[in-house]
Amino acid sequence: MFCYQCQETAGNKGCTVKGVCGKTADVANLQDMLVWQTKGLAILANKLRAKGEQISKQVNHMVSKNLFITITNANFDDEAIVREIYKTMDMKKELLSKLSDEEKQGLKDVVFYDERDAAKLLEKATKIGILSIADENIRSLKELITYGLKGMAAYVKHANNLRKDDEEVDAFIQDTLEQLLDENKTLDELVALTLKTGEFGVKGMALLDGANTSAYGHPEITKVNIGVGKNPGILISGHDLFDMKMLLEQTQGTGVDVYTHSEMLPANYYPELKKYPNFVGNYGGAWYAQKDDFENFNGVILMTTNCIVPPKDSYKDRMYTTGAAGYPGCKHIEGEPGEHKDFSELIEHAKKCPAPKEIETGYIVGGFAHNQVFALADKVVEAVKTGAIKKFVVMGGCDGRQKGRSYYTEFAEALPKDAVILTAGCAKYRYNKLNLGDIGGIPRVLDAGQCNDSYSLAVIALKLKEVFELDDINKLPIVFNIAWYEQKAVIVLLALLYLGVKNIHLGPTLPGFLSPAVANVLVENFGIAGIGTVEDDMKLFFE
Ligand code: FS2
Ligand code: SF4
Repeated sequence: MFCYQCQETAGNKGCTVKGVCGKTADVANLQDMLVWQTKGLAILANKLRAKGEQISKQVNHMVSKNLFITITNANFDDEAIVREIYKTMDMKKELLSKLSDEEKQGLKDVVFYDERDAAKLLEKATKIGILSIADENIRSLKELITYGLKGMAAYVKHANNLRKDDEEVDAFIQDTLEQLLDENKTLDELVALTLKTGEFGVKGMALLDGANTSAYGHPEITKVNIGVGKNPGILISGHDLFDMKMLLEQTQGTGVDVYTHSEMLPANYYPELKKYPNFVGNYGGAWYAQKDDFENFNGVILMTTNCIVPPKDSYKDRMYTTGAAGYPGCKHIEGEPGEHKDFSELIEHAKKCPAPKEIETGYIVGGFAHNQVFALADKVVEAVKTGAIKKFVVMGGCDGRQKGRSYYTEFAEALPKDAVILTAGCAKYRYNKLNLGDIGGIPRVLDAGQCNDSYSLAVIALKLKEVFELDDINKLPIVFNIAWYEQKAVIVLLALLYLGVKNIHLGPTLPGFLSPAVANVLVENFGIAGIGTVEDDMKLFFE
């Protein structure tokens, strides 16, 4: 195996024996195979599209789900991944049947590859992975684009669950997957494709934003309870709001309460979700804290997406997965995009569990997505004009296990009192319980939501640019100090680069998949930099 797609990759170089995330070599290789087969499927879809044929939603959804499955910490289940590979091979056959023998001429081997023997499949998987690209700079850019596509696909898949599709975004993903197999691509062409990926990342996030807000209303300022009730509960984690809604509906009147964990916290901000009386609040911290949080929770856990940490035996039998998520030995709740899912087994299971153990009390405040911030626009603009707010600091992104991430807590604490944090994603758990106060009623931590709600942060920045009549987003009093971990953060980064944001600081380490030359391109053209000490960065940003 070779995998270097996340921030915790071994030695910041690559996991080669087993993933730091817990992924086995077989799972890593099968994920490579799934991505490769998805490229084969994409080639066929592109060919049919070019002939003027309509590509079915089933194909588009399959491409997005396959990519999502390979995101860090989403799916550890080798048998489930093999099933998806076979389904993809079946779909290729179906699309191939629509081409004449002449049209099949010259198509790449991947289009025809169909191997149902698991051992042979694994053997082949070791030959088509990341290291099959010899040139380290081409490899670096192709992987940067691949990770951007994976992040975009995750957002698209959530929108698909809410029956929203954007054929233009699907077509882009599939066209780009095919381009990634082109061995003649130059570095310049790949840099251009990287920015194009960012452009479609914005479209993908806009699609999901529209899907979420049209289904559940606009997030609004909300005090989220972090204590517990007396009933047994189900703890729902990951990012899928459609699963959340179905769970809330099905638990009504059962005596089972619902709590969010990690990236599901922002579900508390949506009017159509927070209205349910048995939706108690949020339990615990960021994804990496789940081993303690899930043990303490006592009840049933539902993982709708990443980030799964290999579970402890103490709660493994209480953990269920659904959608793109999977873990061997944990029951998977089936359901295609947009389909009704039956959570009755979880509810019956939860009824037999003790109530959650109280680990903290109080509340956290969030719900500052674009609509809510626009409602406060006059107040915000006034505070900037009077100098009450001197700077906005975008600190969105991911949290993670590494000790060095305490930097973000210390950085938030050290900020000047006239600075406001704009955040989205699980990175906020490093500072969202610090009680950093407010500026004239505007909280100093404005949480827009999940990592995909970084879209809101971009919309807010563009609005401020318009209000202050600036010709360049970089003239705003905003600094970007973003934390990354997995591939959704990559698409957020590419989206910001496409929007023209310069001088983004990215930590806690720069990606291991960036070769020195590619890192240099990002530094020279976009001013991307890492992080330093809190003291040095305070001087850099505020003096
Ligand atoms: Fe956090 Fe994990 Fe949100 Fe990432 S819960 S690192 O998936 O996508 O952010
Ligand atoms: Fe390693 Fe990250 Fe890949 Fe897991 S996802 S194998 S930790 S690089």
